[in-house]
Amino acid sequence: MKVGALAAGGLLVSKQVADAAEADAAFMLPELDYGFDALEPHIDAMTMEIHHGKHHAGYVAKLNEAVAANKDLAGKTIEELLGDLKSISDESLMAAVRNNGGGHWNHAMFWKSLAPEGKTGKASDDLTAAINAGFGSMEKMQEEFGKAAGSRFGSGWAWLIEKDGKLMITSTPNQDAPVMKGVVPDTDLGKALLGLDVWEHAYYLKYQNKRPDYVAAFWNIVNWDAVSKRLEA
Ligand code: MN3
Repeated sequence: MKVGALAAGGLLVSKQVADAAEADAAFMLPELDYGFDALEPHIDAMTMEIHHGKHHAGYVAKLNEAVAANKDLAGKTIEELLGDLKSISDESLMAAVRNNGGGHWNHAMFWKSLAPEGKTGKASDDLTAAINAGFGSMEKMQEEFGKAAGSRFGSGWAWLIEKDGKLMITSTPNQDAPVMKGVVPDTDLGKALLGLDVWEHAYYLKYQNKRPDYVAAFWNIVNWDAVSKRLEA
């Protein structure tokens, strides 16, 4: 190929290929509802840009690769895929869907759980009542959530969940998601109301090893309107 053709036509062709690939892809990286710098100073803009544009985008791309490799997985929603991991008999394919599908679901939920300080809304009366019933107070709930986030060894997530009408705190390793069924631990975690990413990529640029400081800052940017709506849903 001539250099000129590559420079002139090559860029256009590769953009068309990229657009076509995106249009065919089963899953897309969701846009954020706020700017990368909107959560400052609690989560810095560079962390947000890399976290969304590289980490989450990477999970989406690898999930799409995994789904494209097996026609049995085609056309399923992310919840259907994660809710039926046992049906994927190929171990490496199951692992790819578990890790990247979980990564996609968890991050999509995480971005919606955050809002700029001052625009976080507030916990509904029902949510407040459920938190008080489950933990005694909002402060006690945050304390317990912080313990789960701090004691999750290595990478994972801390969760506020609702199960059988009760609120509970739990955590998951790696990218395991509350919507997963049939993986180890083979438990039904219930409905996720709020999740916090405690992978180092979520906080290391600003907080380094100080995960508790990141968890404390998180409470300034929790989208309580979104959490309240999840309880109602
Ligand atoms: Mn992450």
